[in-house]
Amino acid sequence: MRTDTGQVINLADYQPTEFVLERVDLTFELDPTETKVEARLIFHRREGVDPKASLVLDGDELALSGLLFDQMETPAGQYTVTPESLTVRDLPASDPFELTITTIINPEANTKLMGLYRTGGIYCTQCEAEGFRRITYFPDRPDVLAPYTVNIIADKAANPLLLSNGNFLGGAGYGEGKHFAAWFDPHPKPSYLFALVAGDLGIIEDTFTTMSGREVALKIYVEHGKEPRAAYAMDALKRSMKWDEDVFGREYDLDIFMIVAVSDFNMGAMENKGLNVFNDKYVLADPETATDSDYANIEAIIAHEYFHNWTGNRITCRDWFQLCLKEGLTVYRDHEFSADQRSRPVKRIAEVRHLKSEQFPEDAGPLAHPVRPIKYREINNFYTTTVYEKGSEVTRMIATLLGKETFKKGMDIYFDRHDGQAVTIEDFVKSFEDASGRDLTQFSLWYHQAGTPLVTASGSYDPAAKTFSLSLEQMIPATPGQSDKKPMHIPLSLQLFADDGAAVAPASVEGAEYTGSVLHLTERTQTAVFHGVPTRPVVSINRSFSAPINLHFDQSPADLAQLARCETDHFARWQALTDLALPNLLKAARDAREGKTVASEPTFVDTLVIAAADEGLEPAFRAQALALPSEADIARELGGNNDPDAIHAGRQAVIKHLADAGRDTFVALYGSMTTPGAFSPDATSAGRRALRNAALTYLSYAEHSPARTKAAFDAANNMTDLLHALTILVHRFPDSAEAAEALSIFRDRFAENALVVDKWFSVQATIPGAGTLDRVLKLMENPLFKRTNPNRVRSLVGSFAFANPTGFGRADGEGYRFLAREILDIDRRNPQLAARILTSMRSWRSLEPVRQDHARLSLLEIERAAELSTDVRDIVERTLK
Ligand code: 0A1
Ligand code: ZN
Repeated sequence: MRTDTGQVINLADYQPTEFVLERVDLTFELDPTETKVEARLIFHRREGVDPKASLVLDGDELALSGLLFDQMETPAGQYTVTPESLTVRDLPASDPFELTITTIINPEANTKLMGLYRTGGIYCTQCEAEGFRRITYFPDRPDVLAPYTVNIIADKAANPLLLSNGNFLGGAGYGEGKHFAAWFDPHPKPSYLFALVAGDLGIIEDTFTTMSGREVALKIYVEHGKEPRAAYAMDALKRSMKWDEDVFGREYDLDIFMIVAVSDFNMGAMENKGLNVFNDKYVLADPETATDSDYANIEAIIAHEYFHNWTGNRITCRDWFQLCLKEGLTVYRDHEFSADQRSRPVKRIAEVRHLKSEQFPEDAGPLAHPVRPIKYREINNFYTTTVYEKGSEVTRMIATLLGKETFKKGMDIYFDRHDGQAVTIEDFVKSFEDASGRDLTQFSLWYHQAGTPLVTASGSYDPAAKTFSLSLEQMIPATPGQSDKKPMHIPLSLQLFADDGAAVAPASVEGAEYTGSVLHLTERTQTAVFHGVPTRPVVSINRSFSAPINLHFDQSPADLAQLARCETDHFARWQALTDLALPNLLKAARDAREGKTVASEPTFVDTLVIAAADEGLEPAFRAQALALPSEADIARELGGNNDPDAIHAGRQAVIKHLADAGRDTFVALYGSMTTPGAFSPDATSAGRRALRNAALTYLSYAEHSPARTKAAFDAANNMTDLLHALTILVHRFPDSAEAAEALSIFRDRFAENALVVDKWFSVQATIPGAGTLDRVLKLMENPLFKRTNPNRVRSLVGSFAFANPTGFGRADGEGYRFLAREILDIDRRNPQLAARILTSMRSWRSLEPVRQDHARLSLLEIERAAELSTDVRDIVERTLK
């Protein structure tokens, strides 16, 4: 392993390449341990470049076995080669010239899963961000675009399939049991979008006719025998293709679109041109083995990767600092797609929950960085929720500021102007400035300033003047490397309501721009005066979560209860219910810590139970309302000196109050929210299951017994219900015979299905309490656990560290010490995976002093290790800073 500390790369140092790459011809002779790669690259000098300039190519753990210049042997004195670079000097003045580079690589030994590797007996590549340089020496950066021809030669029996990007040119036998296939991708692309897959896989096929009438062949490749489980992914793909035509006017551009599902993959999926490679977790689903959230994730990720064809592939990033250009925008597009396919408010609630639980802590901790960073040491560590999810929120705010039509016009300008280019965030923003005539300079601070803005609001009503004044103040917290922040442009969707719940339209508004129900907060402090307001209004601020901010607004329980009843924006209704719940949960944590009895406010309990029973609300919404803020949410709101045990105990007590108060409602819901007939993963059925299961959870508290849940487990005919029942049994009654029996039934039934085994690991890794570490240690010895498989490691070690605050954060620090040992072990094989799991320590400074000390010592233990990847070194050093 390399133990270099990693150079810092600065955005300010960006320079275009001196040599322009015209064409790439690759020939792979595949072999599990000795694959020969021949890369023919045609270059010319960019205008004005010094004719004596040397050509420097990137490599990573490479060995050169041949170098031809214009098909002639290159004299040894003319180049310098190391595993990390190839420099060719004294290039003749003639342009263009051709370089033929031969490397020998070992896919079987590639445990980093970057470059060309083997998974389940098949060859597969992952090149984003810098994996192509592990295949051949290359100008491996996103602003080098070229058309690729790829020839693949391999043993025919073991590898009947030979796939790469673009359109299939042809294939034939190649003697001695081998065969070859040739592919051509006419769309110039950067190397990170290169892909090759070879092996023996099953297939499901379909076609899609584009809006201009071209027929595209659709193929999804999975392990033999798993074909039926790819049907939902295929359906999601066709819906994505249609949606991108209908909503963004974007059509697919090759004859064929392929998806390959593999079982060893570092991330969710990858948008390689025409040949997406997926973690099989996000392709395979059937009612027996996949939950409703698995189905929703598959739909979203299939869409996400497909949408990249335009936002990422046709228009790509100039450099990796611009990652949010493709990721933030594409997440926004997949969010909109899911909102259109499902319930928009429920989707928005789920998005905001995710943003707050993942991105807000990142933005408030040592790993905070701007959506468009200006420096990095290891780009793999910047595939973050800030770049993805906050990046999406920034795109959403542009749509809110401009309105639907103008936003669409801006997107069209962006597509027309930059098709085939590698561009920057400035180019993206300019398209919207040109579409709207609006100056987005201040708004662009969202890309450049890290930290979640805190907006403090207070209102006062003047009955004589019939005015309502809303004072707003914004504060952007200091983040690493950024202490002074400028005020941002914060679009707050806002509505006033009268006592009877009717919306109030003010006659005029002074002190702030207020158009289309959006109030524009642009100063550090600002007071908006609403004229012509007949009675004291109830105010709803940041409806639909129009801006990714923390909002402090002291509203009475009565006002919040009114919003929870009357808001027409159902996201805001959910927000009001959450705002009612939070003070109760915070107080419960404090009381539990002081050994006091926990009590819950009646307005909160009553309002929530009434919402749960409200037939006028969709079941999925009611299920979201019943899922209280998580322990991590409570910890974040408390802000510091946190004791996970007290937070857990307090929250449990509040759940018990709700369970007792709503018992009749929950019994009724459990009886009525059934989904008769054949299983369907549609959003309405999923919503009914979610509400019924939420009722079951509360009943397990009201009834103090595993009996009803065990009966639900035995009766379940789909994975959603089965896993939910298993989770209640194992989390609520961990020592019961029912839990033990359910765990072993589940394991025996699904031992052959690795993705379901992952659920079995996760459910146990997240059992609250200090005893879980021993269980995790035992599970790591289980033959079903495979240290080399990222999904297995995430399901056990990752779930424990990210989703078990009382188990991982046990007071004696054993959880942190366990993590330190695991990180060092994982890092030897797969640095990216190790670094990702280590980010579970990002909020260690908000713990109480004893746990904080334990956490710091464990981080130091990692930092002092003799061998450390750049990935882990970067995370551990920033986390400790
Ligand atoms: N571009 C992909 C995410 C991705 C990034 C890096 C990877 O390397 C292991 C893999 C995938 C996406 O946004 O889906
Ligand atoms: Zn993406």
